[in-house]
Amino acid sequence: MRRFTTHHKRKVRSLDGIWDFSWLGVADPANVDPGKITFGEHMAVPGCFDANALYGGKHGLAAYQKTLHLVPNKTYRLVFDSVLHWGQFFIDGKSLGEHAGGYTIFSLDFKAGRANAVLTVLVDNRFDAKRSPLHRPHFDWYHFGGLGRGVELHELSDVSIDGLFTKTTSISGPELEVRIPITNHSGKKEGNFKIIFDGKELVNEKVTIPASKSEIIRILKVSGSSLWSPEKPNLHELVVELEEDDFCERVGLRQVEARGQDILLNGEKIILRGVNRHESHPQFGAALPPAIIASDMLQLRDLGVDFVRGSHYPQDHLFLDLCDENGILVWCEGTGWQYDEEMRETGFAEAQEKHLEEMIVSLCNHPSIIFWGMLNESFGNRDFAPAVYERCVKKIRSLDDSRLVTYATCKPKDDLTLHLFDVISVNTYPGWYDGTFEEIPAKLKKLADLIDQRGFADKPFIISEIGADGIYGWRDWNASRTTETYQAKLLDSAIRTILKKDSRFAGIAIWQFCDIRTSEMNEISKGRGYNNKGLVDEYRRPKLAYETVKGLFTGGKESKTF
Ligand code: ADA
Repeated sequence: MRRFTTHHKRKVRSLDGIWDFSWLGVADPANVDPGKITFGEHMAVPGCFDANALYGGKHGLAAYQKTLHLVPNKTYRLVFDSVLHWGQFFIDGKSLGEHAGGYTIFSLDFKAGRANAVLTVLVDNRFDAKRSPLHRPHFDWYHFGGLGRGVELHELSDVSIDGLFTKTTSISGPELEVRIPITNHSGKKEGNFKIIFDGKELVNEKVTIPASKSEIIRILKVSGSSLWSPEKPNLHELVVELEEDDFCERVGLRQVEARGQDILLNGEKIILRGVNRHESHPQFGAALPPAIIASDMLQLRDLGVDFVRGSHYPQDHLFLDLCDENGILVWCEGTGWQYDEEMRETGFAEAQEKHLEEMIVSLCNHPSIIFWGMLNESFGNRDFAPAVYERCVKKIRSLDDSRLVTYATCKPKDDLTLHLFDVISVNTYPGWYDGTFEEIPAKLKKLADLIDQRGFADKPFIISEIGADGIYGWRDWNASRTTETYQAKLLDSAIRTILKKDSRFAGIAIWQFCDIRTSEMNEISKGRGYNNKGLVDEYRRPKLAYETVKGLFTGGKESKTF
């Protein structure tokens, strides 16, 4: 689901709704015959099967089923926005393939046989390092399972447009590079090709269509168009047509760069005032309905936030559409959390590369995304780490060299990979895991000196996580740890230090926007089975720190609380 129509000519059907459902539990998908499953239940799509009372806390195999009405012999494309976190897909019992890794968009093409075909999807939320190398039980967020975001069925014509990649190549002018991957499903040799920008036809020509897969590239001069920025988030409509197919996107013209210690947007220095955001809710798991996505955005705006780190996986397209519209800058991160020895496993680096590719290919047109990120808090200090990190960074840059690449380390002293990144980002918890909040200014100064002494004085530096638990409703006059009171005091000091005039830091992302359910392995260290460092609780009820942050983020006014 998007904020605009992505195809006007192509026939697209949303498959969202209620599907047939069957819980297969401990079954091994290799032994399941999709034709023999008994479907006696139902489940919402999008939805997480374990975000309801019946399946809460369960890890296992589930089956979803839906009848599709097709035109025999036509080619179709199934588009899944997020399958959590492993899936296998069948049409009339025939496997179309498997997919590992949640939170990214992928598609499967097939030729229709009969008119009423049955689509069966096996979905597994168990941890299995071989089958699904990205997801691990130690992560500090709950691994909900299911068809977590939307599903669509596209009817393809003789030639299909498989994607659209846009990049601002110049802001004076301005100029936009457009790359269009296409597939020839027939023997067609040439076709009519158009590019329409804000309703104006910029290209109208005949193109040769090679057999199988190819790419069309054009540079568009779009003089007179307005640039995109947080203050003026101007968006333009881009429509690409090839024969009977089309692809529509909203684009923003803007340029992001790192110069010395500064991050520049359209040549102007920016300071990021942000939060980390997980997609999580007690009633919906990771499958946030539009109502929650929209209300999250309203609260983010109310807080005065201009930057969101999508921790620790790519966020929903719809949320990113709202970031584009509201001028919120985004750090878009591949799935990961504190990998150590896992990085040495066969297939790990390949799985990361594939996941990063899916992320970039589908989300690259969001002007709000200024950073690509990866491997949150992994063990960059191990001798085997640089090789894996290098592969991931290389992959990102090969797909998109127009954004900055960063990674949140929690090992600033000896991380061996920091030189690979455009922006240095450190997750640090002074006053929470370490010392008291009175020590925050001194500790952050020490951290900044350390980064500079390690040879990174010529790079922007942001604090990508800082915060404290604050259990909703728990306030006391001692301001003891885990109270809303302590959390508010800590964040007050952290924000004032990081955002003070002439600070070494180019920004902050508070940990975190809302409380989230954690994984079973973290239940003891995290009260209530939740990570309680949200500015709002899991139902989005504001804590004391909400007003503190709002006061400091909205124009540096005195916060209401202190
Ligand atoms: C880390 C991690 C977060 C969260 C946080 C915490 O820095 O990146 O996902 O777990 O710590 O609350 O401890």
